Amino acid sequence: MRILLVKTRSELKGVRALEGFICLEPLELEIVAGVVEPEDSVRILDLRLQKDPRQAFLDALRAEQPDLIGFTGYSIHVQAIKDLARLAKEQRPEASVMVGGIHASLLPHDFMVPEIDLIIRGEGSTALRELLRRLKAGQPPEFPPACLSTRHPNCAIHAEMPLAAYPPIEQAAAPRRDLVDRSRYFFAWTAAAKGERIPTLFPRVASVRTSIGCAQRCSFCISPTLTSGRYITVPAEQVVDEIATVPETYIAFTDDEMFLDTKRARQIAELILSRGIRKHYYSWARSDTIIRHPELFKLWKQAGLDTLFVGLESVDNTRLAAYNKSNKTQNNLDAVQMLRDLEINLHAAYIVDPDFTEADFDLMEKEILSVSPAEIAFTVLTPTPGSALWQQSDKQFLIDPYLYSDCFHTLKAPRLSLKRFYLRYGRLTALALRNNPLRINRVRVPAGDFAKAFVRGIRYVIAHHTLHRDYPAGVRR
Ligand code: B12
Ligand code: SF4
Repeated sequence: MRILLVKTRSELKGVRALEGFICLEPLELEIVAGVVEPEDSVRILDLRLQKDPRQAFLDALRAEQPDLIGFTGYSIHVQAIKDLARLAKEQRPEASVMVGGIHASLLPHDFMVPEIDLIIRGEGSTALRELLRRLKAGQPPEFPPACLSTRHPNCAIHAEMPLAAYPPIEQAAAPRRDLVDRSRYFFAWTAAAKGERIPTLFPRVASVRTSIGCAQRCSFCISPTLTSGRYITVPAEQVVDEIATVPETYIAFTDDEMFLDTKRARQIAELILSRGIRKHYYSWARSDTIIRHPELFKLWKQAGLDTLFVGLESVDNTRLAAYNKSNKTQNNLDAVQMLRDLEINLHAAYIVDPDFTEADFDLMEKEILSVSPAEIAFTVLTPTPGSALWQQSDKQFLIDPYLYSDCFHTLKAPRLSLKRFYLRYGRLTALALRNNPLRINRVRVPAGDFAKAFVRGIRYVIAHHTLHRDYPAGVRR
C-alpha cells in the first residue's frame, strides 16, 4: 500500500509570519508514519515549506500514486484540508482520504463531507496500525470512536461518541524522522549570555514529545479535553534515549506541560547529565511549578535548559480566575525573578482579552518592560474550537471561527473598535520585539541572521497591526 501524509498550511499572515521564527518538524505525521510496515511505502509532504502548495500536492499525487492519503491540521486548516481532499478525489478517485489531528479529534462532524472517507480521532499511530490491518484483511475500515467512516450510515452517531481513552504510551510508534528534510526545521533561539557571540539565531531543531495532556483545566486550552484531564507521560529512560538519538543539538519539547510530574522531570535531567548528553532545550512550564521546585529548574539549567515558555496570561488575578488558570500573579512575578536568577531565558505568553480597555493595554505595555529581557508573545482570548470556552460560547462570531482560529484574530467584538484594538495589539508586539533578550543583552548574531530576523520581525509586526482588515466591512470599525 502507498501512503501519502500531508501537513496542510494556513495562509493567514500572522501564522505565516510566525513561521519565519519557528517551523517545527511535522511530528504528528512522523509518529503516524511509524506504523507503516516496510512492504508499504509512506511519504510526508509538508506544505508549509512549499512555494506553491497546491502544485506540490498535485506533483506528490502524480509521483506517489497513493492508495491512502492522510491529512493533519488544526482548526485553521479545516477548509484547506477539504479543498485538497476534493482535489485528491478528482485526481485519484480510487484512493481513500483520511483526516486526523486536533480538529478531527475534537469536532469530527466537520469532516463528514463526500471528499473525506475516514476520520481518525485521538492517537493516530495506533489507529493507523489497526486501519491498515483492516484494509489489508478486506474488513470494514471503521472502529469508532478512533476511526469513523463517513460512508457508514451511523457515522454521525459514531462522531458523538467521546474520544477513546489515550492508548498506553508504549503502543504509540516512534517518529519516522528520516521522512522529512531535517534542514528545513528551525527555531529562533534567543537564549544567550550578555554580549555573547552566537553561531546562529536559527539553529536546526528537533521536536520531542515527552508527555500528553494536562491535569489543569484552563478554559481557553484544548489540552485537558484531548486526554480527559489525564496527564500521560513517556518514561524518563525512553525520553532520554530519544534525545540522544535525534541528530539535532537543539530540542523543542512539544508537551503542553512537561514538568507536571516533577519526579519524572528530575529523572530526565539526571539521566541527561549522567549520560553526558550536551544539548540545548526549550520547554513549557507553569509558573507555580517553577516556584515550588527551584532545585528542579537549577538541575535542568545544568542539563541544558535554555528557555522556558510560561503562560503568564494576565497581570490581573480576576482574569486568571476567569480563565480557570488556578494560578496567581504573585507566582508569575516570583517565577520571572527565579528564572532570571537561574539565567534561564523566559518566553512569557500573555492573553489579550477582547474586553481590554486602553488602560489594560497600558498595563500590558508596562508589564513588557518589567519582564524584559524576555521573549514575549501575545495571543487574543478566543474560544478555541474544542476548548471549554468553545463549549460555553454562543457560537455567534465576527468571522469564520475555524479559518481565523489562530489566536490572533478575535472572534468576539472587542470593547475598543477593531481598528484601535489591533493598533494597540500591534504596538504590544512591536514593543515586545524591541525588548527581546538578544537586543537587551547585546548578543552578537551573524549579519545574515540579523537581517533575516529584522525583516521577519517587521513582517510579524505589520501582520499584527493590520489584522482588522481581515474582517468583513460591516464589523470593521
Ligand atoms: C507544539 C505546538 C505548536 C508548535 C508547532 C508544532 C508543529 N509541528 O508544527 C508551534 C509553537 C509553532 C505552534 C504554533 C501554532 N499553534 Co500550536 N500547539 C502545539 C501543541 C502544544 C502541541 C502540538 C504537537 O506537536 N503535539 C504532538 C503531536 C505528536 O500530537 P498531535 O498533534 O495531537 O498528533 C497526534 C494525533 O492528533 C493524531 N494525528 C494528528 N494528525 C494526524 C493525521 C493522520 C492522518 C492521522 C491518522 C492521525 C493524526 O496522531 C498524532 C500522533 O499521536 C498543541 C497543544 C496540543 N496539546 O495539541 C498546540 C495547538 C495545536 N496549537 C494551536 C494553535 C492555535 C497554534 C497556532 C495557530 C497559534 C499561534 N498563534 O501560535 C500556531 C500555528 C502554527 C502553524 N504554522 O500552523 C492550538 C490548535 C487549536 C485548534 N482547535 O486548532 C493548540 C491545540 C493549542 C491550543 N490553543 O489549545 N503550535
Ligand atoms: S494552558 Fe497549560 S496549564 Fe492550562 S490546561 Fe493548557 S496545558 Fe494545562
